[in-house]
Amino acid sequence: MTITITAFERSPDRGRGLARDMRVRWALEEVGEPYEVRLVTFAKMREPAHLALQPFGQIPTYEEGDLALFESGAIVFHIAERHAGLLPRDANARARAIAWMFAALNTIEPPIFDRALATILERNEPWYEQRLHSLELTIGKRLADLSRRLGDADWLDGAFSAGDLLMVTILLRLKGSALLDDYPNLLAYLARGEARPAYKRAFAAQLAVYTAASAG
Ligand code: GTB
Repeated sequence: MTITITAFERSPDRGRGLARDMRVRWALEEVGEPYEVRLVTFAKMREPAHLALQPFGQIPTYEEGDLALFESGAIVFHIAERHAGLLPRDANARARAIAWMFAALNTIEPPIFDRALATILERNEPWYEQRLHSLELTIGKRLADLSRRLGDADWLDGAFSAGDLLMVTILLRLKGSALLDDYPNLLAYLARGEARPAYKRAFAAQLAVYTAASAG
């Protein structure tokens, strides 16, 4: 059955792979599932057809036969549950990998995403510097704890899992900021994620969309 996901027709990240379709593309590449992409504009995302798939008018969505899903974490979990390679078979190890998926989405992503939003939307507010400082303090604490837990391991809990996939896509948003400078093990973790052939294929596919949109 054909899998179709949605992605920005012209991503505001200019092909840097920061939009949340990237994690879905990467998961599909890891498990070797082909997929099609329906590109949507911001206007299309507010139309009833898209809102029926994604109640908040966002990307990504996932369609496969009569199944329609939204929320990138739920989509990655669905892919990981149905194909080998992203979740361990052992029940306890699987539960721990799922815990890392939630940690990535619930504990690590919110302050990182809020910081990104603040730098775009709140830059001219009188309280901007204070807000940025507070978000960066929270991010710093999270990174210190994550770095300590990762130690010199390759991945968060044994073999590469959907937990690592989500964590890497989220931490990549900090690449180029000074926030990761104190954590060489997290930088090496990101580099390991980016070096995976499936990551590279997913990255190239989303970049090709941006390149085509810019040429057109
Ligand atoms: N919780 C949802 C999920 O995980 O699927 C959140 C989905 C979401 O935030 N989608 C964003 C979206 O559709 C795109 S990824 N936004 C449009 C809207 O809300 O109207 C977030 C994103 C946006 C822009 C950049 N960027 O420019 O770098 C990166 C990531």
